[in-house]
Amino acid sequence: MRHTAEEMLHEALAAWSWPAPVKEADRYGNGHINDTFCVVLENGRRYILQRINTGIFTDPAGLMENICGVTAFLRQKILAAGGDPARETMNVVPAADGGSWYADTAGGAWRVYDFVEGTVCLQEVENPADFYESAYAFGTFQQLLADYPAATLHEAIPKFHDTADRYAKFEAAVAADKAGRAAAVAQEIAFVRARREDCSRMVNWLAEGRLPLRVTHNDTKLNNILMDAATRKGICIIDLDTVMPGLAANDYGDSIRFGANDCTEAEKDLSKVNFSLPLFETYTEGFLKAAGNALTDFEKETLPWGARLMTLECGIRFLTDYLDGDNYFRISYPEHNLDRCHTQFKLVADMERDWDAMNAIVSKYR
Ligand code: ADP
Ligand code: GN1
Ligand code: MG
Repeated sequence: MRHTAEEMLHEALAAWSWPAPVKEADRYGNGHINDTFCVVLENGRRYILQRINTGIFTDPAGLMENICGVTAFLRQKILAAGGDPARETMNVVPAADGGSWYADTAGGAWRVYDFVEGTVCLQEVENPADFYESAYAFGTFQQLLADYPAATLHEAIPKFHDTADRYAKFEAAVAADKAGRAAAVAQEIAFVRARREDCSRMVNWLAEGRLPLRVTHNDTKLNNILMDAATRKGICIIDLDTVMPGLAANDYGDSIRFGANDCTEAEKDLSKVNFSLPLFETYTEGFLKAAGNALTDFEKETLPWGARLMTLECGIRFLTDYLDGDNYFRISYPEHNLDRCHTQFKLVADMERDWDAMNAIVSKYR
């Protein structure tokens, strides 16, 4: 996109009828995809204003239809359960023209959410209880959406968690070598190639009808959930851009990838990157407690593969983007995607080492 989000920010702000004058709008959060701003009004009220990454989400209208549909559906369920939908789901604030998003004059797409106050968004697991709560919340999210009319959902990113397709795109990036980096990452390329067969495992089970498609979130990392600042309960699942039909094990697995370790995603010191079986057990217990009765026996049995493959797939995606010249994930320095790739591959190797123990833990809570 030629214009930066900052250049278009004023135009976007003018597209909403704010209940009080805007005091400030600053960059916010740690997402890798969208441009996120926190809008503060003179009366202190806050909102999240986002420019959707239309390089990635090419159909913003379809995307916003998904999000409005899912949040309206969740709102009904939360109300029926006696909950508070203002805090327990996202609320889209319509633009002044009544639309759910605004198309700026440079081709950008913007949307506004109410800011969910009194919450924290964690970048790393601070204590096991938080991780348990996040597991319970993501499991509950899947339960709540179990009867969502999946056929009405637009596929926001086709083949998003088709790991075999991710492998094919990786090989294409190696062959093209657009950024001239392939020779320097021969070891990383070999790591992926040695696991080529693994990449097809879950998609084959899906194709064979052994695993069902469900309505899933598809991006269940810890910083896509808001926890109540006082009780530390996981209350609001955010970043609904990728809600699509998918595999339950992938939602479980992406959370494990991000949270069942003691490092951040771009930790440079790999001696600090260690897969944690205790945190794996904590998440497994919480997730299965919330979602377990909705899952088939085989889905439960394959949860460890969800963890291993989401971690491998994410590492492959970071490496592919590095080979491509960093066009997809937001980076802060040139080697950022490579550092991210290294943490993921270290975690994959740890999971392979701990494979029997992971399966034993899942069996314990099935
Ligand atoms: P990205 O797709 O780029 O990850 P997100 O939708 O996850 O974007 O938003 C980025 C960050 O903004 C989140 O990690 C969170 O800190 C914050 N955020 C997003 N929506 C809200 C909200 N409704 N209330 C409070 N904070 C939010
Ligand atoms: C992106 O949008 P964000 O930062 O929550 C990405 C995920 C990756 C993740 C890795 C739409 O998530 O798939 O797992 O980065 N989202 C998209 O941190 O590609
Ligand atoms: Mg996010």
